[in-house]
Amino acid sequence: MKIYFGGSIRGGRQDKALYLQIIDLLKEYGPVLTEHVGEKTLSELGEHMVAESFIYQRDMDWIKECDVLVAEVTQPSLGVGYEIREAEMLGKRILCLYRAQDGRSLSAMVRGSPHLTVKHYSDIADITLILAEFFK
Ligand code: 6IA
Repeated sequence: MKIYFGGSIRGGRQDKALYLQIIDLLKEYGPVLTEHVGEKTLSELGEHMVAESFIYQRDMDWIKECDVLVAEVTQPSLGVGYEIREAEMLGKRILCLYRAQDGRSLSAMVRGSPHLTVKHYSDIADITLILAEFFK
């Protein structure tokens, strides 16, 4: 079971420590193709030494290759939204994790999609349970 994890990079790195925790949990269910998303040293500028065309093609290939896409969608990210749509087009199973925050709502293009599952969480303990249910 290959897993593609999507989380905000240029959309903002506020949740990067959480992404790392989610990736660690996901590894119990299969290899995570995108471990760099949780990388502590990866800034909003992304992978400095790599061409953007390379990153795009690599990520599109990994989405083709994965069985499941799990996205953390609290911090809005164009890239994550793009990845979700690509995975939808390819008929992949998709789980979006969302932490409710005051004054913010999840995009209707994600919450309104019939092709994916959105789960709300408050903390990592909730995510543990959500993943166990999703992957069972
Ligand atoms: O729009 P965002 O940057 O927030 O998009 C984040 C999502 O797109 C993540 O789920 C990644 O899989 C993917 N992604 C976007 N940019 C990168 C990146 N560096 N390195 C790895 N994955 C990425 C881009 C910038 C660099 C060329 C300086």
